[in-house]
Amino acid sequence: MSISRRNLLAGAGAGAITLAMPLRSAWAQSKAEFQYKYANNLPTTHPMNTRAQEMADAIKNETSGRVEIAIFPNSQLGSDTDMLSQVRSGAIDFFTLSGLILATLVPASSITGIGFAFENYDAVWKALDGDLGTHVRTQIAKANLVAMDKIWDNGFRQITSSTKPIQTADDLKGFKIRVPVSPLWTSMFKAFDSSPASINFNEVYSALQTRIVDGQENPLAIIATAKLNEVQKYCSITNHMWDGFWFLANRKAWEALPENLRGIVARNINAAGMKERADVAELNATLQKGLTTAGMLFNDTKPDSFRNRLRQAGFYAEWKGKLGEEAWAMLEKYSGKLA
Ligand code: X2X
Repeated sequence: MSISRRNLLAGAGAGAITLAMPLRSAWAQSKAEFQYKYANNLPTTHPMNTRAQEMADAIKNETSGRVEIAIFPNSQLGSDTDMLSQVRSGAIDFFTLSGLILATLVPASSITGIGFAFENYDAVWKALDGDLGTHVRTQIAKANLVAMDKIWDNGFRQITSSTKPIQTADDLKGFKIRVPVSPLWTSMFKAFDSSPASINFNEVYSALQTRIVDGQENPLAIIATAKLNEVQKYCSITNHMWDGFWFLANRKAWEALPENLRGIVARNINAAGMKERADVAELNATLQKGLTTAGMLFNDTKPDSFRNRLRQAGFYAEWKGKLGEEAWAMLEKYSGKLA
């Protein structure tokens, strides 16, 4: 039985499903004073890209054509690892990246992905739009990148598998699971005694298809838009961590914008981020039905089995040590006592 991605997303509030990316040649010939490139790793149908396109259109409009942003979705310009070097060098101007992958450069940005730290979105946005977000952005600034005020949503993550449902922490023992290239992700699945393989997102579909790994973990909006359900049978609702995308700018490109234009660009990026958050939350809350119709088998899990295993393995104590007392206390204001 097959269900098209269009049907999967229909009625889920995803907005426009087909997305006309600007023609690169047209963009290259543009007379805009500031021609910027924004790259990301997600399919064009994900709300990140639909909202980014609206944002780019609004920016062009409000700046009377002085600022044009071309979007390069779907890892067209390379893997996350490649794009991170590109935004640092100025080969691209904007890039959205998970804080946990960014942590290869800015260790402090791991803090938002600590397992089972956030109970729900309320807690997430209080922390990320509050002092925890400010703390991470300050550390990002030290690495010569600019992070916009509003982090974009990726969502609460669920574990998929081609071999078996994950019901309790025991099911993760020895499980061959793809994780993003990130110290926190590797550490967390090692704490579960799994065998995590670091693979950039642009290679995940084929890694699952060829069974290099048996599973992966991502929010439902990504599982559906990247069609991972075509190569995964089971989806276990673990909500084991929340993840978000920092909207990053190359500092030189950012500072090249006159202040009034910078204001317009920042306001539009942050506003698009707020809309993207609403879209993603709705998709993650409603996609289970469509994915079930498409043949995926879902199961619920209890967080305690997983959280206790992380505690026993010393995961929280280890990360408290790495991130420092002060940052950890900030996290625990939102999560409650973790370690
Ligand atoms: O690589 C992933 O799994 C993804 C798409 O969720 C991130 O960008 C962290």
